[in-house]
Amino acid sequence: MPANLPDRDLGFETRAIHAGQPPDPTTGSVIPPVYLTSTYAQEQVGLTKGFEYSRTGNPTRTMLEENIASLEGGAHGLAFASGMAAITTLLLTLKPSDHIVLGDDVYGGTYRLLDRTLRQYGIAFTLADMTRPDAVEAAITPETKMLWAETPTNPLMKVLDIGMLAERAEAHGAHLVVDNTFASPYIQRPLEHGAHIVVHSATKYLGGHSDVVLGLLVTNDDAVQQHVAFNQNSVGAVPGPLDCFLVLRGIKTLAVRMREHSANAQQVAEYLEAHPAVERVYFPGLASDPGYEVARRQMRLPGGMLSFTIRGGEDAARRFVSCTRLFTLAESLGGVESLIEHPGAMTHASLAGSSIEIGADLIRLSVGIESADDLLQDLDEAFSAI
Ligand code: P1T
Repeated sequence: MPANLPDRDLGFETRAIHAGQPPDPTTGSVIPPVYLTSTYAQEQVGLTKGFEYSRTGNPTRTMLEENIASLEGGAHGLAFASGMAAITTLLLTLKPSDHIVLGDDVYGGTYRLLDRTLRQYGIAFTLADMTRPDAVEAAITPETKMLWAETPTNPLMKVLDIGMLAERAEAHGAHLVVDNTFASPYIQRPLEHGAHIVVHSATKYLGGHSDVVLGLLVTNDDAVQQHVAFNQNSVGAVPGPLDCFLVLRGIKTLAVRMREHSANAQQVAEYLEAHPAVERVYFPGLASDPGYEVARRQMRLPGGMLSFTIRGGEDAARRFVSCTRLFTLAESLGGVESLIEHPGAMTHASLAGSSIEIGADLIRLSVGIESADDLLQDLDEAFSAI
């Protein structure tokens, strides 16, 4: 925290705006400069002001790393070129024959990384329904080093009990990693519930405006921090300073955006639940959702993501996603604008042939912060058009 800020616990909204980014001491610039440099002058060999080369460290990146650590309530933050770069760099701390227990519903890219890229280096994984303690226990082996939990999951919005998973991980000497992309730290702080490591695709809610790709990691564990920071420099999948600046700017409005995303998504979910053409809605803010109770314990709000199945199967789903006009048909999520997509054919296509089943009648919405009435009308018109 900058030295001129009050020396007391500051609220989330305050830290989102100030943590890690004091006004520039040289000029007074309220927004710190973006350090567009690849290298740093040394007075003598090795005598630096803390930076040598921008793969290893850059002041704009450091500001973002300190900011996300503060928001997640962790000691250390690290930034990467994408969410997948954060995940890959973390997984490269594992060794051949190490094993991961992975949720049976995760972002297709995370599954693909383990299934197609890391498997050939001897890193093994087992899929499990991580809402069920018995299923998690059954999947753990003596080689298990990580439990990997996305919550809510992408795209089926399952809510995993972070405290329960942290206990299981501790009991087996493993780390619990939580992918907190869907919730964001405004809604959920996994370290407070016992998770050891948090990862983010900051491309989503943290950036918030669909204009940057970036990944983040936070931990309280010094050994994990040292190993991942070593890999960060060694592997080199780091973000540029402009991208770090865009995420720092996005984070300043994270709290207000998440409140609007959640309120709009709640209205959309209730509308869909009552619609005769909808079979099932997956959204932890609905009392009918199996994740509702756990969500109330560990999430401040239900968030802006939801999925639903449509009557009429794949044909109806494919037609519907082409009929909306405010919900843009596109991959990704978490921006201020609403998006719609067909996970089976788009974000989760790499799961085809795996035991993870994403139905072809499933549609995913990233509910933006446009006027809720306009969003409901857009969906209404699409139902009439298909
Ligand atoms: O796209 P990237 O910044 O590399 O982040 C990967 C990633 C990691 N974790 C979760 C939960 C994610 O949803 C993603 C990216 N997801 C999409 C692009 C998507 O549309 O679901």
